[in-house]
Amino acid sequence: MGENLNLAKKTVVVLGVDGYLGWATALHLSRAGHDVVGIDSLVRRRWDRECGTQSLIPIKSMLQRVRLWTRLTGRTIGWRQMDLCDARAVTELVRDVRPDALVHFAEQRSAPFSMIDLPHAALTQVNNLVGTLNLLFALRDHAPRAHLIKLGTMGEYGTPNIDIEEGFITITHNGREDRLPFPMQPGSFYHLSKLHDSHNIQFACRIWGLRATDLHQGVVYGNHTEEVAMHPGLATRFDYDAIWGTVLNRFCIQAALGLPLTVYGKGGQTRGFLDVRDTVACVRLALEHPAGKGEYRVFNQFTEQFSVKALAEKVRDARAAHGLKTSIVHLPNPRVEREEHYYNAKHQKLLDLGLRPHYLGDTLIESVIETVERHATRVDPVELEQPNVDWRRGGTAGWRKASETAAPAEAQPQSVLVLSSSRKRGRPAPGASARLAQRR
Ligand code: NAD
Ligand code: USQ
Repeated sequence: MGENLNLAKKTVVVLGVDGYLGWATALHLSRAGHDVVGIDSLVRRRWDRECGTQSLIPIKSMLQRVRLWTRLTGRTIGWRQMDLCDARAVTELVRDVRPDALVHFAEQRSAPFSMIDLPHAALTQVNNLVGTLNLLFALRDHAPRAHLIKLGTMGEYGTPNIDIEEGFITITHNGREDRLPFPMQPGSFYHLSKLHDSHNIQFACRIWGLRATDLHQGVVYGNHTEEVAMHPGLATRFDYDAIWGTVLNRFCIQAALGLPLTVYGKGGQTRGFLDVRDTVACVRLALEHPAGKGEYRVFNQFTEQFSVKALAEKVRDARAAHGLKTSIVHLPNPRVEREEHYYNAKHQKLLDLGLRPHYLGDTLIESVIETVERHATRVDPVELEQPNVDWRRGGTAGWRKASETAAPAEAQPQSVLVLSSSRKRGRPAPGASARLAQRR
C-alpha cells in the first residue's frame, strides 16, 4: 500500500474547481494549509446554458470566489481558466506548478447528458478521456512523482450479483490464481468514460511508475461544508434538474415544493451515497496518505448504501415528522438498469485511513430543504417532474427546452410554492405566486 502518512504542506492542483465538488474541496484543502491552484474551463456553465439549467444556489464567478476566500482567511487559491483537453496548456501547468498532487474532478459528469445523442456521448468520452490522457503524459514528462487523485465512480462496477471489492478481486481459474481488476459493467456512456479513464491510469502507473488513487465515488448529497458555509459568496453549485441533479438532492427539492418524489421504476436500484462533507474529507485523506511509486489503488468512496425507494421513504418520513405530507410516484424508468438486485459494496479503505462519516439523517434532509426554501424562486418545477433523457431513445424534445429562452446564471425567477416546517402548508414563499399550483 501507499507511503507513510505525510502531513507536510503540499502544492495541489484542483482540476474542475468551478464545480460542485471541486470548489468545496479546494476550500477544504486550502484551509487545511495546503497550497491550492484551481483550474477549470468553465465549460459546465456553458452546458447549463445549452440545457437551460442552473444551479439552485447562485454561484459567484471564480474570480469573485477566490478573492472572497483570501479576504476571509488570508489564504490564496491560485486560479487559471484552462481546458484540460488543451495538451499544451496542461503541460505548461504541470511544468510551472510542479505539484505534489493533482485532484482531478474536471469531467463531464452527467449520465443523462451522455445519453442524449451521439454528439453528447462523443463529447463526454472525448472530453473525459483526452483530458485525463493529457494529464498522464504531462505527469510522465514533468512531475512523475506527483500523486494523481482521480474522481472515478461506483457506477463503473454496475450491479453484479456478487460483493463488490475495492478495485481488485482475487480469482482462481483452472487451478491458477491472480489478483485482477474487478469486472466492470457501467450503466451509461458517462460511466463508461470513467472506466476507460481507470484503465488508462492503471496502465500509466504500470509502465511509467506514476502513482494514482482512483476514488470510486458514490452519489453525493448536501451542499454545505464548513468552508462553504463561511459566507454566502462561497457557495458551491447545487443541481436539481433531470440532467444534472442527483437523486437525493432532487428528492429534497421536490419535497420542499410539495411535488411527488420521482422514483424511476420499482426503486430497488441500490447505490452508495455520501455527504459532500465526506467527499472533501476523503480527498484530503487520499492526499495526505499518497499512493506509492507505480501504485494504482482504488478506494470505494461512499458511506452508506440505499435503494432509491428507501431514500424516497426517508425524505417522506423526515417531512412527516413536521406534519407535512409527501407523495412518492413511480415513473416509467427512463434508464436501462436493474430495479431489483443484490448490492454489497466494500468501502473499508477510507475508514481505515480515519474517515469519520456523516450519516444521512433527518437533520441533513431538513437542512437541505431549508436551503431550497431560501432559493425557491429560482426553481423551475418542470425540471423536477419528468426525466427528459431516455436510455433507449435519447433526449426528448424537452431536454434543451429552455435554451432558447433562458438561462444565464441569474435567470428570471420562477414562481413556486414551498412546503416547509417553518411555513404553513400551501402558503407561497415570499414573493412567489401560486403558479405551480395552477399548473398542476
Ligand atoms: P461539476 O459538473 O459540478 O464540476 C465539474 C467541473 O469540471 C465543472 O466546473 C466543469 O467546467 C469542469 N470541466 C469539465 N471538463 C473540463 C475540461 N475539459 N477542462 C477543464 N474543466 C473541465 O461536477 P461535480 O459534481 O463536481 O463532479 C466532479 C467529479 O466528481 C466528476 O469527475 C464526477 O464524475 C465525479 N463524481 C461526482 C459525483 C456527484 O454525485 N456529484 C459522484 C461521483 C463522482
Ligand atoms: N433516480 C430516480 N429518480 C430521480 C433521479 C434518479 O429514481 O429523480 C435514480 C436513477 O434511476 C439511478 C439512481 O437514482 O438509479 C441514481 O441516479 P443519479 O442521477 O442520482 O446518479 P447517477 O446518474 O448514477 O450519477 C451521479 C453523478 C455522477 C456520479 C454517480 C455516482 O451525476 O457524476 O458518477 O452519481 S454512482 O451512481 O455511484 O455511479
